[in-house]
Amino acid sequence: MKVVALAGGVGGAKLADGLARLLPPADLTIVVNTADDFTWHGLHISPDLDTVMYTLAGLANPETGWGVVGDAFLALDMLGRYGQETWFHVGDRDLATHVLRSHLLRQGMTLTAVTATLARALGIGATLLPMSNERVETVVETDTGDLSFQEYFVRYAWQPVVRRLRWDGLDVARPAPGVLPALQAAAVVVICPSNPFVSIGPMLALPGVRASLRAARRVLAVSPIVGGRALKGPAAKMMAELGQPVSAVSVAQGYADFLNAFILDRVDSAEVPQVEALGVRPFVTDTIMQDQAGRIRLAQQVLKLAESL
Ligand code: FO1
Repeated sequence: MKVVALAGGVGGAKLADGLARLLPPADLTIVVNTADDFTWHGLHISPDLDTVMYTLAGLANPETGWGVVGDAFLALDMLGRYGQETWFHVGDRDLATHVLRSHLLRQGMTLTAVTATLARALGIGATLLPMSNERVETVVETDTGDLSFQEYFVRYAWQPVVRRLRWDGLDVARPAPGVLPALQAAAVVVICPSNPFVSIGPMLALPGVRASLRAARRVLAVSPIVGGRALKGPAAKMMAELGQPVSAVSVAQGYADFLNAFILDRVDSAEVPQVEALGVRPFVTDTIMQDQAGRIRLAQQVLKLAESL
């Protein structure tokens, strides 16, 4: 059964990891948000691709969900001694990924090819695809001015109030090769529990993606909002600031035109009738992935639900 997962950072990576442990590698394609990508001291960083890659390779730092487990920060310390900005915490091992990616991109490889090369070297069998080979940049328009996504998220710890989100480059970007064919061939598409605005949103906005999801046979999403809060990151705060009700059903509403089933946490079971009213099949379970077993359990439920649709 061919499965495509759409994923952003930490939450998405966990479910993608659960799926990767259940499915034959040839059956799983993970399309990853690249609108958080940015240039750091001349290097191309793709935080979400790296988070998914490290998670699937068993290398992710379990405390943060991003970065490499047991990493040291000697290079960052040295940058600090040169008086450079060090708010973005790149570890020494992680740095190697950014050096190599940047080098290969400069040699003319596409981000798709670079991602495949890095993932293969780390022993990942599933296909990892960036959403696009063209640069798309989330700009967060806030009460303190326009911020790049990493400035908003890391430097200012998502405290500025979001007025609007903008994606520079989206008007000319296309989905990376392989993205639309994977969606068209998929028996199941899984929208991972990632931020619907800044992680899933940019992927849906690429030409042909939303139409492919509408045409897909089974599309399931797992709510990133549990009990009115985001499991990680600013999704709930953004939702409120953008004037939407902060709830799981609010996420389902944004996907309703292509969604067949929506998985929400037990604490949100009161929202089941509202999900049904959208014409979407609700499924209630424990969605919090505490450990590896939790990832596999949720992935199993997603696949079982998909088979029943
Ligand atoms: N997130 C942080 O909150 N602080 C950091 O210093 C940080 C560094 C970092 C370095 C490499 C990398 O691949 C990711 C990193 N992240 C960091 C995570 C990342 O910024 C976010 O998880 C995503 O952009 C949101 O999906």
